[in-house]
Amino acid sequence: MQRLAPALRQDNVPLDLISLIKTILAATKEISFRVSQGHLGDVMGSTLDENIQGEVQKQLDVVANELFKDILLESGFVKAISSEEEDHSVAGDENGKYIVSFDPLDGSSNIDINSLIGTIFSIHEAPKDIAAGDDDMFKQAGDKQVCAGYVLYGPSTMLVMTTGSGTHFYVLDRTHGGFLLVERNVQVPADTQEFAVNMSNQRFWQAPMQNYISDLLAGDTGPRDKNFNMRWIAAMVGDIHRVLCRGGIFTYPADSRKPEQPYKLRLMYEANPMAFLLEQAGGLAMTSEGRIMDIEPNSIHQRVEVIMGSKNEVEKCLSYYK
Ligand code: FDP
Repeated sequence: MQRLAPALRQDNVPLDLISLIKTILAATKEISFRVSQGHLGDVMGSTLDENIQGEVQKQLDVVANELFKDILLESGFVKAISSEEEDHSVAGDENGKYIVSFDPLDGSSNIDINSLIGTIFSIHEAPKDIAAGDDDMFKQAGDKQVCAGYVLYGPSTMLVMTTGSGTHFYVLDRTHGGFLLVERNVQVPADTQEFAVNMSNQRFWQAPMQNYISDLLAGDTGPRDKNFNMRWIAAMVGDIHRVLCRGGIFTYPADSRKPEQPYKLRLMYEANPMAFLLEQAGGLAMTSEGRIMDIEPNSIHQRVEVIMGSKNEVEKCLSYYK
């Protein structure tokens, strides 16, 4: 099995980007270890703090965020970082070539129940004409990402990553401490009979999504003429990983629970990196209005509607909005 660095060189990834990726992965190996320690690591439970998104921040989120931030800012490779857990971007080295956005621990409600969680990251080139401490540096469309990936802290620790030459799976080999390539150029099947959505929000969705999901639930007695299965891990990393492995549609649609905040997922920390991975694997990643990676961000914590996964199923879902 190929190690990470040769696999990246095969995809013509520049050496400085390989170094940055290795830095990111060093942090994820440490998080992976701490996650596996569970209660023994004394990281369970909530702090009294709330993060900027208004959710109770778990201690492990704090630990993971600090780890990531410190290791990246010390590396010299990054001009700034932006994290789901930070109010603003944080300046790094003024000469750093890249900027990194990350969600240090996605699926935080799963921490306390020893269930699936992961780290999501997205890398852009740093604009030269914007100062390191300026949030505006991060206002770049997902289409300009040079690398995106996630590390899933599951029964095995997996890295799923793209640098624009396909989406590849790696597994952390704990015997030598490195990630080994286990599947190159993963392909998401175009058709599926599986969907992932938080059904408890159904009554708050817009009519097109209500109608689409109703037709899935009607199964072979409805217009789709086939039965659908539902899965919801409540960690986007886990749900998207399943979609990458065997197809499916994942959606967090607009809802009216909080009229001033119709969307839940974050463009920079969740939607864009997952969109890059899925598109590189032949899937689609959309909102009901267009391609996720075409969105020009207006703020670093922007939230968006997400409809992504198997190509034909995403197109089918979008046809309800026309
Ligand atoms: P979490 O807030 O627990 O970190 O980041 C948002 C997210 O998890 C996604 O990972 C997940 O898909 C979704 O929220 C879960 O939302 P519900 O609370 O509606 O289940």
